Amino acid sequence: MNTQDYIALEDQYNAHNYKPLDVVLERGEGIWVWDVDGHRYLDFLSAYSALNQGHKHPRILQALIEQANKLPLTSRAFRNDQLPLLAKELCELTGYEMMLPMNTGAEAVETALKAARKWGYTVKGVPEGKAEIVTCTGNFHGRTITIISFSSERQYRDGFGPYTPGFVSVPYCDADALEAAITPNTVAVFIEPIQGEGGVIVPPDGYLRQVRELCDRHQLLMITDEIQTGLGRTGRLFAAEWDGVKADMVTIGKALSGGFYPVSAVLASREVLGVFKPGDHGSTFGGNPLAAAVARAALKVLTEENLIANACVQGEYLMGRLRRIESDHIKEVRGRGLLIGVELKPAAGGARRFCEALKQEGLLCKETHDNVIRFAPPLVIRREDIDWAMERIETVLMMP
Ligand code: IF1
Repeated sequence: MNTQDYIALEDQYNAHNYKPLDVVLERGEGIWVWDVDGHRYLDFLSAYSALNQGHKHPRILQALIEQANKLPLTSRAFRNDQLPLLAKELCELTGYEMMLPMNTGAEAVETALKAARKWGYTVKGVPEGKAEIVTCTGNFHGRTITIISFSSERQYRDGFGPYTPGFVSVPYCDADALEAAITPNTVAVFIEPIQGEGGVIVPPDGYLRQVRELCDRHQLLMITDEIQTGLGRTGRLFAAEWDGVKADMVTIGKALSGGFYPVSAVLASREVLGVFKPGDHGSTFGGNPLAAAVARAALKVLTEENLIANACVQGEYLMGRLRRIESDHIKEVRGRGLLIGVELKPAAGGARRFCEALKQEGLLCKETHDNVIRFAPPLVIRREDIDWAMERIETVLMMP
């Protein structure tokens, strides 16, 4: 079977909820992937940051195989010997007191929202059923009905109502609008420290600090979604560190998987996660020993291989090179660490055709919205790989 055969099969039997690039991958290693026709590509998307450690990292693979061969699943009806170690290591790494393990990002988000509501009722004293959570326009937090209830993107919402109440939205990067939206029933502000899907929107310095101050002043939980930006992607463990801010609660996912197996988590204080009593919340697969062993190895690789510092150094180099491209198509290059958006002018004719052309040149990336090319290579990338990529990127951005 070749590329076209696989595409035909997928078109026939798979729901059409995606429009992927027409490349069928079968093998990966580090920053490289190979398609079924034998072509090699540099992965400049990293599964939207779920592959920070690169494809098929040998140490994480080893942990996965060993645990799969010992005990993959227990359910939380029983305890296992991996989850306690993951919880300890994750809390020590991040400076939070407690964690709650789930599987996907959306589940971590749902968990954080439930924790915030219950904290509002039991600790802050908001009347039952009245809790409000403030979110930002342009957000992306996942695809469940509750999460799309506060999306500002028509396509994510239309046709999927009725929606979950209890959320208000204010413009991103506008602290005054945020303050104006706070009522006595507000329990939390839920925010991405950099909006990824929103177009790699980096807030101005001081904005997250203002959010932090408002949360402190009004007794609100500041909840950051670091599912895409966290675990080293921006050159810090958490992107909020760029503004010197520590959130009360954080959602993580993606790279906690080490690129192997879905693992997500919520991190918070004992006061906040302590609101969950036995039976309040859970998941069949959340915290399973295979997931925990994989996540432990994923975190070890992140720290022991200095991937966070590497993201910072290589990100600065890549951003500098991108900013020096003299192409009439480019409106702005922005980002932090290895999460970079290249916004094209409307006259460029959309980012998609540049992503298609980059694929032809052996580099895989993805547009977000119509006019932004998102670059997010694995954090194991080296300077000479970036030089290799830049040759292709420069060529493609010089297309008419
Ligand atoms: C897809 C986007 C990125 C996220 C943040 C929660 C989640 C995500 C900040 C939910 C997920 C993914 C979903 C994936 C593509 C990708 C994405 F384009 F859709 F928006 F990265 F920008 N919070 N983002 O970015 O995590 O439940 O998916 O594990 O194909 O929908 P999930």
